[in-house]
This record gives sequence, structure tokens and C-alpha cells, in this order.
Amino acid sequence: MTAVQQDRAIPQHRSDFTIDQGWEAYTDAEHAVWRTLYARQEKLLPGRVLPAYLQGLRELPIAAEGIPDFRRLSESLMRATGWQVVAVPGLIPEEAFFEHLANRRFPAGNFIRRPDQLDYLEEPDVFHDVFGHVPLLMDPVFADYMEAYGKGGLRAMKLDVLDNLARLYWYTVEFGLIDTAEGMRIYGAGIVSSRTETAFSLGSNSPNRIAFDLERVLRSNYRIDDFQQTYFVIDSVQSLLDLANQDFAPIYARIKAMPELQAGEILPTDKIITRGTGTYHAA
Ligand code: HBI
Ligand code: FE
Repeated sequence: MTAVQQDRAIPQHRSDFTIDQGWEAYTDAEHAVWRTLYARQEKLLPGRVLPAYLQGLRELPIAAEGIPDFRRLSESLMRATGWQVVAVPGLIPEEAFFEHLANRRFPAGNFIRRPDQLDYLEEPDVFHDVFGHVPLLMDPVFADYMEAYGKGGLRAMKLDVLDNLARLYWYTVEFGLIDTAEGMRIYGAGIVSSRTETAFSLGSNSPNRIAFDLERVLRSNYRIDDFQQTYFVIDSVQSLLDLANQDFAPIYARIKAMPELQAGEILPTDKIITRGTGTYHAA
């Protein structure tokens, strides 16, 4: 079979929503989609992405040639930071997702987007999950942050404040920017795995770039159907981990009484790095 599957059958999953990756079953056409995406990002990322990301990418068996084998990825990750990559059929329920992260397992979609979806798809596929997320799991501090997020997710579910916590993931793990000695860099997987947003997030004068503030972020709605109107900029992964290693319960209690903030809204208390023109919309 050479064609990319058009209608993906959802495989039977285990009780923790994992499946076998089925690496041997990928077609040439599917590996070719990976090669195309990889080649595009490989050209763009140097000088734009956090150096720790590129180091992780180099040290892992993630290569230009084709979709990586999760067994080999997990062996390398386990040795470096104690993480594993497990295959899932797509989005999984929140509790199962958090349970995996809390136990240092990263759930990655095993399927790859079709050739007509190179720039946009709704569900996280193997390129987004593995190319976007996995390299930073080689960084010991980022690896601890992801575990802390999983544990925080399980607590947030009990408090019924998942909408708040999910914004932290969105504005850091998916769409985070970081200030480095060499300049502003991307580290969020939603940016790293997207050709268009890699250029937009750093280069466009349209979005706001605001210094990261935990309480502010937990209150900030986001858009899932367009480029971000605001990016939040951390000053180090360590400072992010230090924040995540606390119980957010008092913060949730405090912000409950405060209004939610709209995507793109600016507060007088914001430490603005660049104020956007807000003129660009992809969608
Ligand atoms: N499942 N496979 C997968 N990947 C995700 O990123 C994911 C998920 N389920 C839930 C979820 N994300 C979010 O709801 C949480 O980050 C809040
Ligand atoms: Fe993601």
C-alpha cells in the first residue's frame, strides 16, 4: 500500500488509552509526509528555537528520513530523563492524559496528517507530538515541568478548574516564547511544529508579546482557530518549573472572583515586550 490512509480506523485501545504504535505498518507515503515536514522545520528552526530543543532533537533518534519508532525514542529518553513515549489514537480524555504526564509518559498520536493537511490539522499527530514536544523532554528541567503539569492537572480536575490550568499548557508547552541571552526564541510545540507560526510568532508585528505571569495566564482565554494574538514570554525554564511546583489552589481561589481575559486583551499591569498591531488574521 502506498497511499496515505484517508479514513483512519480508530484502533482498540487499552484502558489507559494507549495503543501499539505499529511502526512497521507506516507506508512510504506516510514517511514522505514526515520528511516534508521535517525538512521545512529543519531549515527554519536554528536561530529561532530554544537551543535545548535542538540539542534534544540531535540526541534522540528523531531524523529527517521518516516517522520515529517510539520504542527507540523511549530507550533514549528513559536513559536521559526517565521519560517514555506511548502511542495514542488521538486526543484522549483529560484524566488519562494527566495520569500519563504525571508518570513521565508522553502520549503521542501514532498517525500522521495527510499531504493536504501540512499546515493545519485539528488533532495532534505524530509530527506535532514527536517533533514538537519530545525533544524538550531531554531537558531535565523541562522534563520535570511536564510531570508537574500532569500532577497539577489531576489536582485541577478535583477542583473543577481545568479551564484555568489548561491555559498554562497552552501558553507554555504549546505556544510559549522564551527570552534568552541570544534573543527571543520559541519553545512551544504548537509553534515548533508549524512552519507558518514559527515565522509569525517571532517575526510578525501583529501579536502581543507579554512577560509571563502565572495568575494572568490562568485567566487568559485563547484561540484555537488562528495564530495567537498574545504570546507569553518566560525568562527561563527553571522559573517555569519553580512556579509549577506549588499547589495552585490559593491562586484558583483568588482568580475565581476576577473576570476572565479575552485573547489579545491587554491589562495596565502587563509587562509588554512588544505591543501588537492586531492586524493579522490567518483564518
Ligand atoms: N490528548 N493526545 C492528547 N494530547 C493532548 O495534548 C491532550 C489530550 N487530551 C487532553 C488535553 N490535551 C488537554 O485537555 C489538556 O492539556 C488540558
Ligand atoms: Fe501539543
